[in-house]
Amino acid sequence: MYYYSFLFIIILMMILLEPGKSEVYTVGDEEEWNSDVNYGSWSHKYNFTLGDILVFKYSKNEHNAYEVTEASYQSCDVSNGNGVLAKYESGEDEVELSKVKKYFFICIIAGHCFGGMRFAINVSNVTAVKIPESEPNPPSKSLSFTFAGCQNWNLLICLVASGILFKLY
Ligand SMILES: [Cu+2]
Repeated sequence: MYYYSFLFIIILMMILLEPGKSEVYTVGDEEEWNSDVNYGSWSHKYNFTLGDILVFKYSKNEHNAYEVTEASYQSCDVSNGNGVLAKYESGEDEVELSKVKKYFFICIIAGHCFGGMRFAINVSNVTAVKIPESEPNPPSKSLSFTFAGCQNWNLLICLVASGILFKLY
């Protein structure tokens, strides 16, 4: 019985923990946030969902990461602070994707944005995307009904199935 409980708890934890898990992405992966990296292709490698975290790693003062409007992303122009939504300049910036929307990031050092240090990502709602994955799968159901005291099952079927499971384990 102890073995059963252990197995059941493990399966339950896998089901409960999986949907809400937030991911941490280092922008550019091992190339980090630098000149001469194609961030357009980097940003298409992943599906970003609500609660995920982007980490910008770079040499402070050589680069920065500004969240900007789509217009400023297209024009690479943030003169007079126009189009700036947030500034990150520490060299190791953690940006939580806390809204379902399109995010635009650029480096505002002269020439860097046009040189490729910009990308756009679409952040989707985690629950809308992952509902199909969070449905319990058949193996967990067959294990869990033995714990529910067979209440949802025909008693005979339940006893036979329990007997089979006990012999298997
Ligand atoms: Cu830069």
